[in-house]
Amino acid sequence: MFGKEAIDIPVGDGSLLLVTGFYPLAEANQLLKTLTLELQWEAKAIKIFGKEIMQPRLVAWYGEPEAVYTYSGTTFVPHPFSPTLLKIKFDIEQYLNADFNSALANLYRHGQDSMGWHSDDEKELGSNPLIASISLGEERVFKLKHKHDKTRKLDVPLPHGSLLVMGGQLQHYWQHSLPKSAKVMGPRINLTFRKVGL
Ligand SMILES: O=C(O)CCC(=O)C(=O)O
Repeated sequence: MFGKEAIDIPVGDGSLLLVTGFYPLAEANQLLKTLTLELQWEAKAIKIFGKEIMQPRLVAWYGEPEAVYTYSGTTFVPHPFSPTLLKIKFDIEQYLNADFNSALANLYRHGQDSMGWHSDDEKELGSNPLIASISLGEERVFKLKHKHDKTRKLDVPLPHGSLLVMGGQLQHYWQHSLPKSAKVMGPRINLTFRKVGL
C-alpha cells in the first residue's frame, strides 16, 4: 500500500472514517513491537450481570491524571502516557485537528481474543464523542450494527497501520464489536484515543 487513503464510510446516524496507511508498513511494524513491550498490559475482569469474568484480551489505560474512566463496572486509573503513545497522540491530533487526553489499549493475543457488542457511550465521554482508533498487527474485522434497524450492519476490516475515526451520533445509534476468528492469528494492538471527563 502506498500512502494514506481516507475512506468516508457512509453509515448514516453518525460518521465513520477509515484511513488506511496512516502509518506506513515499516513504522507500523516498529510501533507494534515497541508498544507490545512498552505498555503495562493487564488481564482484567469485568462484571456481567453481577458476575466477574475475565476479559478475552489484555488491556491498559493511559492518559492525563483526570482521565479516570469506568467501563463495565471496572474503574480504570490511567498510567501516564508512554513516549510512543504520546507520539501517536500527537500524529492523530495533527491529522484530525482534535485533542485527546486518554487512550485505551487492547492487546488481542490471537484469534480467540475479542471484544463484545457495545457503544462507547459512557457519560465521561460526553454526548457525541470523537474516538480515534489505531490498529497494529493482524487485520481483524470490526463489526457495526444499528440499535433500532436490524437490517443495517457493516463489517470493516481494519488493516495494520490504519486509523478508524468514529464521530457524530455514531455511539447513540450503533454498537460495535470485534469478534473472535476461527483462523490462527497473530497478535493485534488497538489503541482508542478519547477525551474523557471534560
Ligand atoms: O479493537 C477494536 O478495534 C475495537 C475496540 C473497541 O471497540 C473499543 O475500545 O471500544
